[in-house]
Amino acid sequence: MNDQLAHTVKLFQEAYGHPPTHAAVAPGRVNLIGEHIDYCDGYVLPMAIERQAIVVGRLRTDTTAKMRSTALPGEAVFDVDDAPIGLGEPSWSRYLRGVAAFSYTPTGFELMLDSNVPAGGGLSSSAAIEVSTATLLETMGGIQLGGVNKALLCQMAEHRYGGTKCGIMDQFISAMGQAGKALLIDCVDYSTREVPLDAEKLAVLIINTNNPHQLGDEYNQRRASCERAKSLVGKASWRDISLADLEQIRATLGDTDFARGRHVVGEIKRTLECADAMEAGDWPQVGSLMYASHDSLRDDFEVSTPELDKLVELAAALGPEAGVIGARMTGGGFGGCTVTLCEAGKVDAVQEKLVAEYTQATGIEPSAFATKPAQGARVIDL
Ligand code: GAF
Repeated sequence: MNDQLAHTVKLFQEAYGHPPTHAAVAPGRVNLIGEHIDYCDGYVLPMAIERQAIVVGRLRTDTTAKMRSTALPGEAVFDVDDAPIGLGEPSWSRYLRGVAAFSYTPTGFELMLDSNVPAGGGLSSSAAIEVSTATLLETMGGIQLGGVNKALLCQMAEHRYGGTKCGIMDQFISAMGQAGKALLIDCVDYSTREVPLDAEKLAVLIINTNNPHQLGDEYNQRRASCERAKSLVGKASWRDISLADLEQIRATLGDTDFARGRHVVGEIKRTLECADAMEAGDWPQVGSLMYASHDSLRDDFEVSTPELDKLVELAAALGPEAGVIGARMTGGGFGGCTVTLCEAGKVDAVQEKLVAEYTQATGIEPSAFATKPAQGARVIDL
């Protein structure tokens, strides 16, 4: 039993007076490219990371559900037969309540959550909580949803209980990530293409600006902008929309929605090109696509921050001689992390330099770690 699981089991025992019977784990994620297009008929290229949420639980004989966290105060208590299950308190329990609302268990349950995915870091801490909880309730309820259905259930929980009208990427990769691989996900039909990352050659460095993000309204506004632009163009899918289509109705769209649309059209193309370039080992091309993605998120989609821009600028300045392939902000933005693709042998030196230079430039100490692509959600033995 690893340390995180042992700690969670111990706190469950202390809180409820008996041991848990089931456990499940689900990872956070980093997105290599394909940002803010999972809700625009796009493709995304995320991978699961070596940071995860663990939940342990036990069925009760009545219909009461109790939820606790190893790190956050309070206990969520409700009845699984409540229709609907309320948003309730404590606020951290909303994602779990949302999952419980759309899951089946024969009775109530007790549950303990632990997560080492940094909260507010753009690494899908909420998806890790949702997907681990759904995986636990699935096994305790004796039901097998399958990866896509589980991701959709968790997305619904995020919409209704988390308040963010997110796309499918985070829940999908947390449920179905594969060790050693990024996944090119088609966000229309949910098919995937595996893009292997050779850990002997490549390292994925995540640096947290430590300038926490709050997606909330800004995220939902971006989504509304894209929906408005698509309906004004009058085509059924963003895949059929070209820059020329947007230019033709630029006056009607207005500058902001035009810029949002330009990001979507460009990012769909860049993501497909990047998956191809990674498979072909064309690292200069991968790098220029990552930088172009960042620029578009900064200028057209306006979801970057000065701190994210600074980290990307510092990584680009180190360049290929230092072992940097490319860098960009990752996730929803408004703070959070950058992802820097590096040569494996040089990643420690790159990390050290970027941390020192970012601290000097901003006065904020970032946190950084390198990760390999990890496996998605699963039930674990106790
Ligand atoms: C957040 C959302 F949850 C995802 O669905 C995705 O849109 C991402 O922001 C931006 O690519 O993580």
